[in-house]
Amino acid sequence: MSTDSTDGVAKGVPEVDSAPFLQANAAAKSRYGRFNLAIIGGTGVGKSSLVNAVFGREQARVGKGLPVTSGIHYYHDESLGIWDFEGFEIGSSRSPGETLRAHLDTISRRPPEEQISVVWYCVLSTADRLTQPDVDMIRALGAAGLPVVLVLTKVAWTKNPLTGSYRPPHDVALFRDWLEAPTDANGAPLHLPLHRVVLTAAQGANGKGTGHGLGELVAETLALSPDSEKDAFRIAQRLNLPWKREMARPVIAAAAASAAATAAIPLPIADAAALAPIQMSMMGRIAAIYDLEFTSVLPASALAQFGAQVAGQALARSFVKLIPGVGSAVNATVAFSLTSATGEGWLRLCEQIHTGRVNVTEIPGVWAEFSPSLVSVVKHLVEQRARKR
Ligand SMILES: Nc1nc2c(ncn2[C@@H]2O[C@H](COP(=O)(O)OP(=O)(O)OP(=O)(O)O)[C@@H](O)[C@H]2O)c(=O)[nH]1
Ligand SMILES: [Mg+2]
Repeated sequence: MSTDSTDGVAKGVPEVDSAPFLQANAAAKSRYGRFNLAIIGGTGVGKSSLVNAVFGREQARVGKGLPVTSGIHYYHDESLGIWDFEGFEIGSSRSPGETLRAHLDTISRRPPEEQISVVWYCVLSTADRLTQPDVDMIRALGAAGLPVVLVLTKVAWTKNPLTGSYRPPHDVALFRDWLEAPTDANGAPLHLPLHRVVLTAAQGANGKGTGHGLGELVAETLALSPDSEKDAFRIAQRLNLPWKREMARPVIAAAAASAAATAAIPLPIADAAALAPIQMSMMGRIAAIYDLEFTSVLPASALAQFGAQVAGQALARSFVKLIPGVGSAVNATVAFSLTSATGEGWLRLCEQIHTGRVNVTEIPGVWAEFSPSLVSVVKHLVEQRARKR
């Protein structure tokens, strides 16, 4: 029994088992898997800055850098892997193209969860052409069957004060146009296996402010990702929240349906806690979609107590008492509405954590602000009834 009565946990409310949350969370993480990006480009072109801007974590903190062989590092955590290529020394005994081919060969023999999904080939936007080593390396990537986004970095966008639209410097626009159909010095087509060209800035010109072109970069990366890795990419990236919402909504719908089925024979109030595992596993799956790490920061006891706040008896009892005509049991419609509203509240809280506005450790304290209000549950009920008519 919980003895704590802070933050809306009523005295005497049994703790909810946190196992369904943790199990669903782990199962979702392993099902979604890992997205692996390879990033190639000269020193200082802004590779790490792009990774930080798109994936919201310092490359150095994406797990430990694993020196696979000299010249390639593999950084990874659960949802993201980054192959970092460095040191294509001009004038070494092997050409950059040969070196890259050897590296790709090494990677192809690594385990399946480490295989490259998409390549960002980064070139400074102020360069006016691709060098021969660039051409050779891009061909090596194409030959390996990898989708390549040619990323022009550090674009100094200017804002038109009248229209508010941004545009790249003229030279950069010309470079992009050339890249769309590259030709050699004699005008003969180069036929490079480039799938997309994207102009980016990882940060504002003064090193501050937000970047530009990153939305297009994530959209193109998603488009080029193999179907089996698209969800992993949606999870690993931090820029596009609607993608995560689109993934979370069906999870909520499924949990609400399952809660309704559980309560098809109206549950006595004392058994309303039967809904808790359904809601807890829904929340565990949504947490995986937002790539939130709980197990290391929130002790199991805190999670269990939080579960009591969220689901089960306490909440069900207070709602059922207040909703006229519901009587003394949680029926299917109430179970459905309560679970939907809990899922929506949890989704919003996950977004806040994901964007850094709320810390995971603060969850038990702030949940009250996100938990379904009576108004939201009644609204769900009314909508449900309207739909049935
Ligand atoms: N103005 C501007 N500066 C940038 C941009 N992106 C990165 N920088 C700066 O360029 C420098 C190099 O950026 P990094 O992201 O470390 O480049 P990198 O390619 O990872 O460099 P190495 O790992 O050393 O090869 C840093 O000082 C960044 O702050 C950008 O879009 N605009
Ligand atoms: Mg770097």
